[in-house]
Amino acid sequence: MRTVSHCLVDTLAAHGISRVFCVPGESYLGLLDALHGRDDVDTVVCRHESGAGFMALADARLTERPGVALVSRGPGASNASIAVHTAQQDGVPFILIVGQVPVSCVRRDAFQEIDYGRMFGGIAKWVAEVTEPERIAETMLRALRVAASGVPGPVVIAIPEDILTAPCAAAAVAPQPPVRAAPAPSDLVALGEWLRDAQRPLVIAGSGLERTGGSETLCAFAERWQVPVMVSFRRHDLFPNAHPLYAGDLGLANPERQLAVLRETDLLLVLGARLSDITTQGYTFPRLVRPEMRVVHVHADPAVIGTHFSADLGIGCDPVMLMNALAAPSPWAGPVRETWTGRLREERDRIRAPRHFDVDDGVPFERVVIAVGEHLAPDGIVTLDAGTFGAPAYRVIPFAPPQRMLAPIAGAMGFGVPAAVAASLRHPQRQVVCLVGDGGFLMTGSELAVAIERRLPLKVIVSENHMYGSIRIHQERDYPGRVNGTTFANPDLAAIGAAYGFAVTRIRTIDELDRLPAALTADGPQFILVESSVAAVLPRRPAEPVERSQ
Ligand SMILES: Cc1ncc(C[n+]2csc(CCOP(=O)(O)OP(=O)(O)O)c2C)c(N)n1
Repeated sequence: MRTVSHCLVDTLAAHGISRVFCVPGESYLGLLDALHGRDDVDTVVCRHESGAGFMALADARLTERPGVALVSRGPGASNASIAVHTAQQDGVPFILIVGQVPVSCVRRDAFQEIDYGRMFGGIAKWVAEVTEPERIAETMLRALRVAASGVPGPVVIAIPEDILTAPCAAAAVAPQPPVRAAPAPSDLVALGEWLRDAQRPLVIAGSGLERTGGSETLCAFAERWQVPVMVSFRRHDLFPNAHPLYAGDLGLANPERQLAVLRETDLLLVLGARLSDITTQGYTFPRLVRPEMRVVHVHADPAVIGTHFSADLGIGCDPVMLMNALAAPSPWAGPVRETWTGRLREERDRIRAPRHFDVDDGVPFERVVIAVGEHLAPDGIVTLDAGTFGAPAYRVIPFAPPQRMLAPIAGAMGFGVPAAVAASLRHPQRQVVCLVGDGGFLMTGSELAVAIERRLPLKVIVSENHMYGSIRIHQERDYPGRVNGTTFANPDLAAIGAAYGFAVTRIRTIDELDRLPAALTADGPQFILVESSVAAVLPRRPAEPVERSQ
C-alpha cells in the first residue's frame, strides 16, 4: 500500500536528496519502512539527534540540496534543535522531519508531544504539521522551496505516526525550477560605473556564493575589475587565500589597525552576505545606519538588503548572475589599484604571520594547524568545531577552492565530528580533516561510530587541554584567577579513538609534531591526540588582549 511516507521519500529522491540522517523513534516507523530497501536514498543511523542534524547540514553544504534529518517526537526533536538553530544562523537548507504523536492525541499534552510551531517558531523559516494525508505533497513542495530559497534555512515538518502510515495516492512532488530575479539593466550600468570610478573598492563575499561556480565566478570577477575580496564570517573557502586580491576574512579577531584601512573603502560591494553581527564587527563596519562609503548590496533575498545598513543600491538577485552580467561584454582596462590592494594585503599578511610561542606545557595548537594547511590535499575538506583551538585555523590555513572549510557559523560546539563524518560519507575519496577540542569531542564524538560502520578514512585531530578553553580565556580576563566551571578531567581519549577503530597518534611535544604529516596523509582512519599548550592561549597578565574565539 502506498502511504504518506512513500510520497515523502519519493519526493526527496525526486529532488536528488540521496541521504537522510536519523535516530529512530516509534513515532516514525512508517517512514523508516518506506525507506527500507531504497538504494536511491541512504539512511544513516546516528547516535544523537544533534549529530544527525549536524551531518545533514554538512551534507547540504556539500551537495547544494536541503539536508534532511529524521527524528522522534519530544526528546528527539529537542536534541535536534541545535541543528535547527545552526541551519538558521548558517543559512543552510535543512528539513527536520519529526514523528508526531497520533492525530487523536495532538494538542492534548500527550506523551512526548510538543507543539513544534511554538517550539521552533523563532528559529525555523517554516514549521508545518501534517494532519491530513492528502496535504503531504503540498507540504513537501513548500518545505523544499522555503528551505532552499532566499536565505536558505530550516524547515520543520511534524507528521503524526498514523498519518505517516495512512494511504496516499499522491505522486512524488517534482522539483520546480529555481526562481530567478535578474538585475535591472540600469542597476548594472550604475554599478559598472561605480566600480570603474572607485579608487578603493572592496568586495565582501558571503554564503550566497557557496555553490557550484560561485568561487570561480568571484575570482574571475575580482581579477577582471581588480577589486580586492574579503570573505564574511567563516567563509574562507570562497576565494583563494594566497591570491594577491584576497584581503582576508571578517571574523572574531580583526585588529583595529586593519579595520581603519577597511574604513577607507570608497565602494563596498556586498555579494551574497547578510552583513550580520560578526562580519560587521558588531555593526561597526560599515557604519550603522548610514555607511561612510558607497554601498551596493547584492543578495538573492531582498529582505536582507538595507535592513541594518542603508545601501546606495540594493540588487535582489543571485550574486553569481550579477557578476556574470557585469563581466560582459568588453574587458575593463582601468588602472590596477595596486596601492590599495597592497595595503590590504599587508594587513592580511600581518594577521596570517605565524606566531612565536615560548611555552613548555604542550604543543601550541597553531603549530598543528599550520601542518594541516601544509598537508591538506588540493581538494581536502576541513571541518571545525567551536573552541579556541580553531582560532588559528581561520588565520593560517591558506584555503583555496575546491578545498572546503565547514565550520559552524553559529559557533555550535559538537559540529566538527558529525560534519566530518558526513563529508567523508559524501566524498570518501577526498581527505577530510576534523579539528575539535576535547570539550566538543566529548559532545558528539560518538558519531565516529558511523565512521566505523561506513569505513570512512577520517582524520580527527583532538586538541586536549582539559578545559573549555575558549570560555576559560574570557573568564581569566574578566575574573582573573577565579577558575570555575571551565576545567575538566578527561577519560583516556586515545583509548576512545582506538575503540572506534582509528589508528592513534599522540603528540605531546613540539618535537613530536613530525608525526603529523604521515597521519594526515595515511589511507585509513586516523585519530591524532594533541596535548595542547594552555599557556599559548591564556592571557599571561590580566587585561592582556587575547584572540577571541568561539
Ligand atoms: C553547544 C555549545 N555549548 C557551549 C558553547 C560555549 N562554548 C564556546 S567554545 C567553548 C569551549 C570549547 O572547548 P573545547 O572544545 O575543549 O575547545 P577549546 O576552546 O578548549 O580549544 C564553549 C563551552 C557553545 N559554543 N556551543
